[in-house]
Amino acid sequence: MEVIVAQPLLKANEELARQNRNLLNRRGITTVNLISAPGAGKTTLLENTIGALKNMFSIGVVEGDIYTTFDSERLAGQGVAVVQINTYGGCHLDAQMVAQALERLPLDKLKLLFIENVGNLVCPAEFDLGENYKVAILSVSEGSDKPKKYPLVFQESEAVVLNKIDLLPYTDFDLAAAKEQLKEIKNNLVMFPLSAKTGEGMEAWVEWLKDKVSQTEKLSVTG
Ligand SMILES: Nc1nc2c(ncn2[C@@H]2O[C@H](COP(=O)(O)OP(=O)(O)OP(=O)(O)O)[C@@H](O)[C@H]2O)c(=O)[nH]1
Ligand SMILES: [Mg+2]
Repeated sequence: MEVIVAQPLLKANEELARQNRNLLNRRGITTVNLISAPGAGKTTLLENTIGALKNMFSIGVVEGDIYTTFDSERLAGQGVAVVQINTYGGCHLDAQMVAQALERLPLDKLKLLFIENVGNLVCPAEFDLGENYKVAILSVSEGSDKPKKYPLVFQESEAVVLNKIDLLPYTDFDLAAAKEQLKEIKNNLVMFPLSAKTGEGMEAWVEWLKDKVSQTEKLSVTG
């Protein structure tokens, strides 16, 4: 019986991710790959974040979804460049899909590019897309045990957004325990407890993004 080993797929993905990263770095674009379980608030966070930053930089979004264009329609009214990828069943984006999306974006204008991955806390963590930073989003309605149950996504991430803190009084989510678990998984994780819905806590997250964009700018000047 012939067995197809998944490793070569990941190897091919690595090469394409490297090409995406080179292209984006050459253009001086900061790229953030947002990963979470379905419904944790990726698109709501994007709506709010774009609202806070769009007058400062030109922003693009690659929207990953299994079937619909719902999320890109939500962002289309915000005056940012959005490209939708539908995976038709695939549980994550890969570097080739992102390469195709990059061809359709005005890269010469962009400073900040968000990739909203397919809602899934497992598969997207394994696939490098060529981003600078993976950011995991964990919402308080998911339960504070999730970092230990799904550690890879948090290990791979630069930062974690702890979303929906407006719901803390109505859940048994233990914010301190979740932060402890996250620190055990990766000591230097940056954490942003916030509510993408009410805007509470958004400033620190927005400042972090601004800082990352200016770091990329400095690198493209000196490099
Ligand atoms: N109370 C509250 N609700 C939120 C918050 N952020 C998002 N939501 C709600 O959570 C639901 C899912 O939010 P989305 O932003 O669509 O989540 P998503 O991660 O993009 O979902 P998928 O793309 O399907 O994986 C929506 O009903 C949002 O209004 C928040 O901070 N607080
Ligand atoms: Mg979404």
